[in-house]
Amino acid sequence: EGVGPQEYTGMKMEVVEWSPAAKEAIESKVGGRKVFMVAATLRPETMYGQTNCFVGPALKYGVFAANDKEAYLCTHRAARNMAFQGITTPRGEITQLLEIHGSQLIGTKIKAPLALNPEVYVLPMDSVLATKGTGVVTSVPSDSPDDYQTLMDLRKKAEYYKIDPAWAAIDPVPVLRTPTYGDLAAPAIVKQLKIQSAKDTKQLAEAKEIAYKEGFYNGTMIVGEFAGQTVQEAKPKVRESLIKDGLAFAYAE
Ligand code: A2H
Repeated sequence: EGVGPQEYTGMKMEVVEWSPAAKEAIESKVGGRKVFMVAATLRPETMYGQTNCFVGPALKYGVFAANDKEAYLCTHRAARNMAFQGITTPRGEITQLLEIHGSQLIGTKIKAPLALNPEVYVLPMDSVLATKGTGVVTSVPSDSPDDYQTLMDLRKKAEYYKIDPAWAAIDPVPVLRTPTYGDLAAPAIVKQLKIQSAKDTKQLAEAKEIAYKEGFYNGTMIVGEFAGQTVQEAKPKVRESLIKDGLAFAYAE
């Protein structure tokens, strides 16, 4: 990290139904465009296991015109990068249609490409950084310890976090198998390290490292078009297929 560019996959998660807090502010301003929340991920091969999406409740987002037909929801910083990478048109120019706060997005229903549960909800995650990716993080609790622990915290204290428990109801979905941790690596590692909450940041960093290495070097896909192949083989293929189908794009920073 910090050295050389990071090659993310920008997942296009189409908005199906805005949260009541966002609906009016947005629908009148997007000029009939389809709006996609864009999540930056380094693990495109895990997208079958998306169960929800995270935004930073205290962060500021914008909806930016991508072209005449589509608009992307992300941080201003990411929109700027996208414009200079020619992902949005015209290249180098930003057209912001509106600004919106993360907290207003909670409860929005979106379509998660490839996911076995394709309709998922937007939930809050305090550790989302404004300075990385798009500020939108798609959640794969089977393979990301951060995603798993945050989802568990939200379920435990739904009232405190002001979420409808139904938005956090989808369970982790097995996507890949590893010899040491089975089909649900992140929950197994979180348990092994006795992690109790998303505030256990030191242990979560360790869990993330273990899950990443174990999945990448020893994982085998158990769902999707590339089931039976190693994660190393499947990763670029899933990414290419998502991009070819217009469900994602390459995004670097
Ligand atoms: B990853 P790196 Cl299954 N703030 O995607 C906090 N985290 C962010 C973020 C932000 N603004 N933008 C992206 N991320 C997350 C999947 C995944 C990810 C799995 C396992 C591990 C993993 C599903 N969430 O990341 O610091 C996104 O979560 C662990 C490395 O640029 C993205 O990939 O290396 C990853 O962090 C990018 O982190």
